[in-house]
Amino acid sequence: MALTTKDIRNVVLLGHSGSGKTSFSETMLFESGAIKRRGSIEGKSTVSDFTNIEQTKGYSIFSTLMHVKWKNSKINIIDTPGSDDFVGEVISSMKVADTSMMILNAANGVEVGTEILWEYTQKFKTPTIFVVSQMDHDKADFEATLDQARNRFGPKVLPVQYTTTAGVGFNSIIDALRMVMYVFNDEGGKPEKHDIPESEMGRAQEMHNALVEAAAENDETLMEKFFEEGSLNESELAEGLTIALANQEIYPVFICSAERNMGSGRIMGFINDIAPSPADRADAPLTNGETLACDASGDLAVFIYKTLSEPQVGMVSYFKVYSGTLAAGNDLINHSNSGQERLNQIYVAEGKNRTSVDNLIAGDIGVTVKLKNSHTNDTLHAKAAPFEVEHIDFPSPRIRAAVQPGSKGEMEKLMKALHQIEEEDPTLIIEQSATLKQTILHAQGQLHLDIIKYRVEKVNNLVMEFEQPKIPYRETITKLANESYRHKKQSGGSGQFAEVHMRIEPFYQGMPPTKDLTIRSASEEELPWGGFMIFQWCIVGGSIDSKYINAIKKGIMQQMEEGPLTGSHCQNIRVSIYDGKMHAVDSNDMAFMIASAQAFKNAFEKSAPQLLEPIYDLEILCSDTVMGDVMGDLQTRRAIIQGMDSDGHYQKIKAKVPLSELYQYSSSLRSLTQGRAKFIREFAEYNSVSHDIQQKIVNSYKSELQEA
Ligand SMILES: Nc1nc2c(ncn2[C@@H]2O[C@H](COP(=O)(O)OP(=O)(O)O)[C@@H](O)[C@H]2O)c(=O)[nH]1
Ligand SMILES: [Mg+2]
Repeated sequence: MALTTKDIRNVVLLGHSGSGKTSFSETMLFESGAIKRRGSIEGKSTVSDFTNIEQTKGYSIFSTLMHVKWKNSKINIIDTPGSDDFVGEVISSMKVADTSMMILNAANGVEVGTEILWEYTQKFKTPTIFVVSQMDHDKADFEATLDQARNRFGPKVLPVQYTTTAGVGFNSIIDALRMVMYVFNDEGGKPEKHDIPESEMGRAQEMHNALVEAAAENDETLMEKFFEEGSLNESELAEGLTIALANQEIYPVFICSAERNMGSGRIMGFINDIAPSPADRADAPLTNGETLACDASGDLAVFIYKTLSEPQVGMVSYFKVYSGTLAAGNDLINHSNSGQERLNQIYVAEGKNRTSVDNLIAGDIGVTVKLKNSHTNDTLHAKAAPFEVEHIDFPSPRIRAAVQPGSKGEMEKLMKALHQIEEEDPTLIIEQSATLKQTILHAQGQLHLDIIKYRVEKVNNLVMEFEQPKIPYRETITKLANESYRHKKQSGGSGQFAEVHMRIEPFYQGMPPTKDLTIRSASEEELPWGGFMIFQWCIVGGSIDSKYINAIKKGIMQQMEEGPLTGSHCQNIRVSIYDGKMHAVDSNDMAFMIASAQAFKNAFEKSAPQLLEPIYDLEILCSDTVMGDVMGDLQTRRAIIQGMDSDGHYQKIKAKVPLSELYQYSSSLRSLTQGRAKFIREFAEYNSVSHDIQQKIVNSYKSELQEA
């Protein structure tokens, strides 16, 4: 029978690094018959971690699309990397998934990664199932893991299963929804069904009742039935749970061992029976404010959530059909650039293996290759029916590093390689800063940078070295100063002449207009690097012709762009031109530009210049065991603590920290806390640096100038 949208399940695997996501996806593939041999992380043979780099490193870096057939459903499974450095891959996968499966490591319980990912499930309102994996681990502790999850995520976290055989002897699962005990033989796979032992009936029944109650709670008819009869039949229970799961009113907890291949069948069964199909989710928001229903007979809308270049193949685009039915050979329009794209071949994917298909219906996820000019976040639609699906909101970068090629001549090649990576990875921003004279990578963390370096070196055969990125300081003034400058040059026939009298003052919002000068015209320039330059033309009696205004402004802007103190951008200065001289023959634009630049420079030195440094808002989430270390470390970074919040076993610290103190913060924090902390940062403001620091920076700039 042909697949319908109702039969599709899109599941994303989430979890802290090492919780067992990739291994669990491998078990699902094996159990469903999609693969004949079960690979392992240690054997570098899993379907999901198929790239060279992931096998070398031993962990997931990219999201991987796979699918299985289980009962009536086609389940698309997207495995994701656990490290926060690759959170872009997680967010894009969550965009197209309809259910998340949060993997908890039975030996470690709730981890920092779990917390971060939980926030995303709440933000995206994704129905979520917990899977406690590694139940065969000698330190597996289901009760502690469940307690932590309920403590942290609330009483809607409800166990469906538990076991009396946790640890190395793990071989049974008591299922409180079906009220049966599954017993596995040594190979795992399909279990035998046993009656729940008498001694466990009490606990199992209690769990069962909690599930029934949760199922009834969100539907009045079911609630009435439940009150009248004290129970629900199987189909009512399924109906209630479907509603509860879809509305995030219940987070059911399952257990499994990927290593022993135990438990995945029942979980896929639950996904088949209870998890929402794409058509059961809210209509997808579009960029024009409207929404789009997931309907296979609707107008076509294909959203690209990820691209990845593969050797030999080129660009591979991963997409979800949001509406309509896509057929191989369809000609579509890319909404973002109006370009035409023909999707000659469409595929379903099993990691690196792709199978060509004729059609993909609304709700399904697939792959195509060789698109001409389409990227992540682009929507392809039919010519007559333009849609654009709301974009994925990628996180802003958290760390920066400057890069150098192995030799000067390889800069162009390096930039080409980096831009290729940037195109695939929206969480990387490359900045070629003319002011800092550096190429700066803005990335998610040290691991992210390391992987970029690895790709450049292994795939592009180029050398790339990191160096400390310079800080984008700003310059301003703190005092009013008047200065004049005469530019005079006699060279052969005609000469050059211009004289400019200038006042500069520190500018602030709401500053009153100048009283002692006659302002003939004024303009306010919002500077591209932030802050303002106010220009007042106060010439009376025609000592300078107004035709020189632009040249004079240019001279000032030249200095503002490359400040007199350290060559950094200047900001928040009000400049008034109040007198000057010109010469009928020798004056020209060039002469006035030079005179005003020099007058500005001299005035700047007299006006108590102040260097400003960028300050960032830092938000750190850490487990309370490492709180003291994190705080102590912040103190050495000139941080100003803004607040602390305790949230279960986690602490949220907010602080303002100068950017210059955040160099390599992601690796310091990782080693300081053994990975039990995460952070985000955002530019806050520019603040004055202390006198000593300013002196140091000015001196090093001066000696740099002398060397050059
Ligand atoms: N004992 C045991 N080890 C497991 C299990 N699942 C995964 N592992 C191991 O845990 C490590 C991390 O697994 P992986 O699947 O890469 O986790 P991921 O980072 O969440 O994808 C690997 O060494 C796996 O072999 C399990 O069910 N039992
Ligand atoms: Mg993995």
